[in-house]
Amino acid sequence: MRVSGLFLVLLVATALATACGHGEEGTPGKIAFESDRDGSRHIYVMNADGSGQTKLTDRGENANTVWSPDGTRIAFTSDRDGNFEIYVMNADGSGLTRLTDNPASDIRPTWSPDGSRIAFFSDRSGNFEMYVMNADGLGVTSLTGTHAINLAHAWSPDGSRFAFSSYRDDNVDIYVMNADGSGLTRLTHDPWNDEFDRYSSSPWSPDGKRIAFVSDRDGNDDIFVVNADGSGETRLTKTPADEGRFGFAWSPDGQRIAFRSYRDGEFGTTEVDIRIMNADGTGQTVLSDVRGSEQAPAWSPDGSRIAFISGGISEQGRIYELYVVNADGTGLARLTSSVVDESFPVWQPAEE
Ligand SMILES: [Ca+2]
Ligand SMILES: [Ca+2]
Ligand SMILES: [Ca+2]
Ligand SMILES: [Ca+2]
Repeated sequence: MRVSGLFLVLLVATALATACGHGEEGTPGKIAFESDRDGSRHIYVMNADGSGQTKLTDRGENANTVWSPDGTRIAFTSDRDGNFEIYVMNADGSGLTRLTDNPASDIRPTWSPDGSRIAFFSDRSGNFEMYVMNADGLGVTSLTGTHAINLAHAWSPDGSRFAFSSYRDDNVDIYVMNADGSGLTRLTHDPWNDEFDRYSSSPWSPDGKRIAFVSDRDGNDDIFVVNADGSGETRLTKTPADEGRFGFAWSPDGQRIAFRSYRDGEFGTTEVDIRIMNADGTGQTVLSDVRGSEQAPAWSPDGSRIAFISGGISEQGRIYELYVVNADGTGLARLTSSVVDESFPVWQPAEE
């Protein structure tokens, strides 16, 4: 990475954000994110126009930010008490409650759609497996036994099932199981890597019928969808470039998918963009045109905007900034300018 080139990029991006301006009416909810700007990893919230940036956590390394489905609380993982545990706090940082108490690493919480339970990963059995507990931390139950490392998990929109990717059958495949751990079904059956990662908000289509994933089965990464029963597997991107790794996201209405694409750059360069396509793979167009490596697209609850990060790795480490763009590609605005790692934007769910 050419450091001087990166700072030129940042200057250009600053000018761009200034030109775009801020302050549209009716900004949809707040955006939570993680940043190293105050020395260690902390969780922040801001308005969707970048104003009102507020630090919510006070000590330790804090990450894996997830909103409760009603938008009133945030679950996260932190090492503030000596090892990684799961915590919840109110949306303003008050009311901090520790949910796990185990010397192992307890990470990557996700809320059930009704807000009553939290699933997470822990290596308390010797490798990382899935667990679920009540939202108050009681009733911890193991879901996946002690078979193999599981990589990422997501509740189905109706809360009845999980999708997850796992090495349990010697290579990475997509699985579903019931929310109590029963009914395990393997959906992909090839010797390549079929997976989704934590840069992707959820692989489930909003109607719960399909699961999107990334596979390198054709020699490079492409986005596929499969019905939740394993039928109807379909490849959506068909390029020699890598598509979808470190971020894809269904629009709230299920009509489109935003995804990370190397299509306009060479492998190993930082020129990676966010693209958008219809859910059947048609109409693929560029959504972001920021110099740098875009990741982690996240839709606003009303489907009008997409937040993402762009940046690269310098000799100082990761330097990523947060951006937002309208779903039609207009209105690009840069929201942070800290010249540190600002990552994992997550939009506050709309109030019902
Ligand atoms: Ca722990
Ligand atoms: Ca596989
Ligand atoms: Ca490809
Ligand atoms: Ca880019």
